[in-house]
Amino acid sequence: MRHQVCIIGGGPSGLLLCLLLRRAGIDAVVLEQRSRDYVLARIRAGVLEQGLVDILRAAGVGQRLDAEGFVHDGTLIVAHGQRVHIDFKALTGKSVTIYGQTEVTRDLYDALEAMGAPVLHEAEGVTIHGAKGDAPFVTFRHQGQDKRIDCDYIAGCDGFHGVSRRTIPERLRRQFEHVYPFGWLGILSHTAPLQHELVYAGHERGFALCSMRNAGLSRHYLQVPLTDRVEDWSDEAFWKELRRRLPPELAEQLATGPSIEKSIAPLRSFISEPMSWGRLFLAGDAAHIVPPTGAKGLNLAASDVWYLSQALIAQYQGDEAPLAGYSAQALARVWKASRFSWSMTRMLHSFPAEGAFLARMQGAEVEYLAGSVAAQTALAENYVGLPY
Ligand code: FAS
Ligand code: PHB
Repeated sequence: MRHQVCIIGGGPSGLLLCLLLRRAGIDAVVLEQRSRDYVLARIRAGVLEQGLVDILRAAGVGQRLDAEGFVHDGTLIVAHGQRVHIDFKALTGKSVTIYGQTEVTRDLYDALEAMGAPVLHEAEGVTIHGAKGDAPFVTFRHQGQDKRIDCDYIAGCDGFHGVSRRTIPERLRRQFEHVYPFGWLGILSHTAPLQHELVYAGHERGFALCSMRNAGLSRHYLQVPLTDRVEDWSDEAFWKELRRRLPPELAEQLATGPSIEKSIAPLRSFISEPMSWGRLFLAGDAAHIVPPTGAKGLNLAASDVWYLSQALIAQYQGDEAPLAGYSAQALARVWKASRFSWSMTRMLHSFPAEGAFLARMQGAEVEYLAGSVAAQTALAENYVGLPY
């Protein structure tokens, strides 16, 4: 088989890249190791920056998003005795949209299926060959047969545990990592959201986040020790702890109910440079991971994919500069979003091992935020998404 671009990974990065390239007349194929149902069963992100919303609409997959997404003009931060409403709209003129990553992925799958785009599921043992040469190819097993795809370019959209980043020789990779001493226990429940906007809570017992997917579906998180397992947390224990981390006036409003999904995700900041090697280009979690506190993971995948799709389109039109500059362009935005995610995590989580000084610094930071339009504007412009 031959395709112009072979995309490894059928998460939001790979699917969106395939859609953008095929809309531009470029023959792209997606190789995904899991089944479509498995990919769609993953509960991930919930906040879309305006940049991602614009891309999805331009790619023709914004209909359900516009009908079912919730536009949020701000968020509430409650921590260290402060209650700060960050008014995104007033401070930046922009908003964010609440629409689950699962739904984005579903919309992308449906659009690709409608155009007959090749998305091969349960592709096993994907291996990249010749990325440094002019004739790269990918081998894999599919439906019990050994397969090979010859292509012009390979896009590594296969996430943190994928094969693409590891194809770049370790001696050529500069990897930056910070592992946080806690994880997020997330719960999905058929309950009304706590507020009409998201609530980020910093408490000495730990961070909590009250989010949502729609008017009857809530997504809440608790900071938990890395040693915790999901089975350690009954629904009752979760709700009781969440209430303890909220101010009393919010805790009494919390609607509780049985969980329909519960999972623990570790938190790390990770960036691997460069994001390209020969004719292999990385996008999304394959190249970087951010703690979800700033709601940037999915949104960084979107800006990577936007840059890469436009660079590949330019390449096929004879302009080689954008593709040559892809890694530097993507990394410039990745580092700024990674800083924001790290700073939000530092401000709102408890770090008992770091003692009372950090706790006082956190308190001072939130108090400054509460009293400074400049500080609130800085947080808002990062949260709604820095320019592409
Ligand atoms: P993904 O990991 O989503 O997709 C990669 C795909 O590649 C997967 O489908 C995988 O099966 C496939 N793959 C891997 N190896 C392969 C191989 N060798 N061959 C073929 N296919 C292969 N972000 C937020 O903004 N907010 C959140 O609340 C949030 N919560 C998260 C919770 C968890 C548990 C995780 C893991 C991430 C979370 N994220 C969150 C980040 C998440 O949304 C990612 O940023 C987003 O999924 C990135 O999309 P992709 O780059 O497509 O990577
Ligand atoms: C979510 O709704 O899953 C969500 C929202 C905001 C975050 C992280 C996760 O910062």
